[in-house]
Amino acid sequence: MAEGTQHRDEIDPVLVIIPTYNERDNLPPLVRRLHTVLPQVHVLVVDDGSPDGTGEVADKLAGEDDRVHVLHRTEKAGLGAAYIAGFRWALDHDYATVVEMDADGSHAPEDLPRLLDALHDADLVIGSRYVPGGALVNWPPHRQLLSRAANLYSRIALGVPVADITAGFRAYRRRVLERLPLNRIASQGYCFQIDLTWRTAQEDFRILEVPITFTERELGQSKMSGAIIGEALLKVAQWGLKRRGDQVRAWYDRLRR
Ligand SMILES: Nc1nc2c(ncn2[C@@H]2O[C@H](COP(=O)(O)OP(=O)(O)OP(=O)(O)O)[C@@H](O)[C@H]2O)c(=O)[nH]1
Ligand SMILES: [Mg+2]
Repeated sequence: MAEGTQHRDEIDPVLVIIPTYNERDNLPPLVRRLHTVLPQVHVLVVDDGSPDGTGEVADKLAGEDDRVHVLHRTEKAGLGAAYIAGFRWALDHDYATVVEMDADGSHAPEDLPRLLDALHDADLVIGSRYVPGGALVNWPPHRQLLSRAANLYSRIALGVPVADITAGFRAYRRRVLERLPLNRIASQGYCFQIDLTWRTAQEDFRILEVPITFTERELGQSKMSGAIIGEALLKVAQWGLKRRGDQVRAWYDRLRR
């Protein structure tokens, strides 16, 4: 077997989870683009009862294409809960790799092959805006500032050496999701991405970042809110304090010995 093919096998089959809330115009072109680049991947749309009918649009896509699956949830419960439900579904269905991707076109399917290639040498690959080669297109300055600040704050509090810890375009090996306590992860907004990165790093899994071009959504509305920012500020502070507390306890134990 050629080296490349052998490598491919261990990360296949791949499931791309796309959480949606009011993304009816964005979803079909995104799935089409994805399958143009990577015809073999499966898609799981996790829709939280979108009032704009995204769930029905997803059902139609699934009816026309065996590679598309849909998980319907009854109410908007946040990005984190949608992903946890998607991860459980993926683990029930024998996928070797699970990808997170936004529905709004911010994450380019054309970047996904490079994420998957990097997964051969990692357990988690993060599509990063903040490593050399990464780029931001049409992101307003206040969003860039918020994102940079969130990354700096998280890095200082948690000590995780990741440049884009809030990034939502990522590929996980199955074994990571099997190890993480999915029933105990309660983070909802982009704090969810920080939470998973921090837990993955603590378990000593290998994390790699590859540069991506992130493009601001053109259609539909952002779900970013003050509550989402507040959740991240508070939780990261709690985890950071716990981490410092654990360090102090370890030093103290060492001194007493
Ligand atoms: N199922 C589900 N999906 C959600 C929920 N909130 C957001 N999403 C989806 O998660 C993805 C990211 O949400 P966005 O609104 O783009 O949030 P964002 O990328 O942080 O913000 P922008 O940069 O302003 O777009 C999109 O595909 C949304 O449709 C939710 O409560 N449930
Ligand atoms: Mg977005």
